Amino acid sequence: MSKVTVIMGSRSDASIMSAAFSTLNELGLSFEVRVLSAHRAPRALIEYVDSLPERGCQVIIAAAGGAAHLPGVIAGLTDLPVIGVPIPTKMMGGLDSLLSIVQMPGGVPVATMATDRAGAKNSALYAARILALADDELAGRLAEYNRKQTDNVVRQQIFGSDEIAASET
Ligand code: RP5
Repeated sequence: MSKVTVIMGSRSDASIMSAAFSTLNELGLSFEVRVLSAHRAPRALIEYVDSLPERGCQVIIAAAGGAAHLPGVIAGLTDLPVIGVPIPTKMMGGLDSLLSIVQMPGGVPVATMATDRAGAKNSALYAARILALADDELAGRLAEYNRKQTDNVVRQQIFGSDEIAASET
């Protein structure tokens, strides 16, 4: 199976997590996606997480919103690294999700990303950084991704005086 598994608390999280899927694809990393909930399907979640190491999974990305216990529960069930993505909510914009995921008790780590699509994207990049430690080809693709990103930023810093004048009007 794939080295990366993405577990979402609900199908409704997919519109945010598509930023992770596209970034994983861009880096040439295959991944498996499952919808499983710490609250709505706890027994199925345990069974699935227990099966992951023997199936070759090395990093778990877990996304949830609101009472976002999914990443923490998964981290308590496995020795694999768990990356948490807080999904925005209508009520609190995702601050509730962020605090639910980040405030883990000592001994059970979750690498918590930012909320929303930035966090989803970074979860893929963080998974890639972990896997690149033992995969030179992936490390090369990641370095190229970072180089392009830097080039794009640097290029945006070059303005002609005409452009600056136009942006001020
Ligand atoms: C969480 O509850 C999910 O991760 C989702 O972000 C949120 C709402 O789920 P739905 O009611 O849209 O299924 O468990």
